[in-house]
Amino acid sequence: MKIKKYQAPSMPEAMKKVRSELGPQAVILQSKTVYTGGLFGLFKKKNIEVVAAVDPAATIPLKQSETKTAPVFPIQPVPQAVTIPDDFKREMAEMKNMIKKLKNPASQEFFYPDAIKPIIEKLEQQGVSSELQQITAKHLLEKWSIEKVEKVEEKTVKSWAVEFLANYLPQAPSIEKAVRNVYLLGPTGVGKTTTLAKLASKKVLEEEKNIAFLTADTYRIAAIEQLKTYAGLLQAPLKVAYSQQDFKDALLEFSQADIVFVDTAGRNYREKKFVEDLQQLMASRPKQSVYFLVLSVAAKEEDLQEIINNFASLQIDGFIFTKLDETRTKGTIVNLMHTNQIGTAFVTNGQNVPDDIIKTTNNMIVQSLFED
Ligand SMILES: Nc1nc2c(ncn2[C@@H]2O[C@H](COP(=O)(O)OP(=O)(O)OP(=O)(O)O)[C@@H](O)[C@H]2O)c(=O)[nH]1
Ligand SMILES: [Mg+2]
Repeated sequence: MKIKKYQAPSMPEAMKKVRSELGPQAVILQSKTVYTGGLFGLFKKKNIEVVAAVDPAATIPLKQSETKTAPVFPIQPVPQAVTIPDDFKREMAEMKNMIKKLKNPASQEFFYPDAIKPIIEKLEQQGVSSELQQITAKHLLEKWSIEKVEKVEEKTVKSWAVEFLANYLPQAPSIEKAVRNVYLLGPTGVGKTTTLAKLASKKVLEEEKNIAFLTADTYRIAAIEQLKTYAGLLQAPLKVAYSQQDFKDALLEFSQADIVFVDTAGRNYREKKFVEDLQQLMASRPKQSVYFLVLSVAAKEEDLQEIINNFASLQIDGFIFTKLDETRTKGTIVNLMHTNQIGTAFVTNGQNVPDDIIKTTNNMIVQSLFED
């Protein structure tokens, strides 16, 4: 029995080393997380250490002459008197299973034990990117090897995944404190004005705040009327900004309001030119402002990414995803959060003002990926 210790930054990498040196028959006897290097206990590097073994007798090739007469089923080598601790047996069986799958390089899931596989499959079904799936799987494998639980249940692995992803994804800004101007920007018809009305209504009805509306959407006459209706219902002032100067004047005039909700025109922002027009109109960014990019989660992810790229110069603080009620897959939300390192502050799930809006936390977003 040849036994060897390996260290690698992750379980899959460790498995690769084992496989390339000891071959596919190798079994893992033990795995744990170790910390190496560092100064005064700081900056230590986390590694996975695995102890692997292979029985050389099982891998010795038969001589040429023997090949001809070799039986169809190879003779099993007589097992040597090696005592394997009980708690490693289950792990060995699972690892053997993994090694079997490792033989098939086309198999994406070769290193996922049974308890982890359904979690990764769920992420796949939800349209979560393969990059995020792999990052999550790597974490789950590490956690699984550290915890060494006798039989890990799917719901435990799910809670590991939720906790990990919720912390891994960027956080959204809040509109609770120190925010005076809330801007909603985004493509045509995603629900900017409706969402602005939902946000404003909540501030008035639940927190009794003094609010004001400012709209830069002069592109459609109906847009001003739409916001006027909400302003009327909430008895809040509304100003229309046709120019940079109007914008500045209105913000100054609303200096007594607790919070100013700014609506903007929806355009095809896959065209950079429209974003530049918007940027010019808004000119400088007032202090205590948050810029939310409003996107429909029902849209195509590539198109949304193109829009986000065009908005880079405006420094978006957070996302609001609308029309959650129109899709079953929510992978787009976490993918865009991860790729752009922008958090999601709200999601909307219907046309009703003000009820169909949810102030989100990362935990809620990730949890929703596992709902049916
Ligand atoms: N199903 C669903 N519809 C929504 C949601 N939010 C808004 N809508 C609907 O989407 C349509 C467009 O909403 P608006 O608020 O006018 O969208 P907008 O982004 O302001 O549109 P423009 O100003 O023209 O760019 C309306 O019919 C809304 O009722 C949502 O969460 N779910
Ligand atoms: Mg609008």
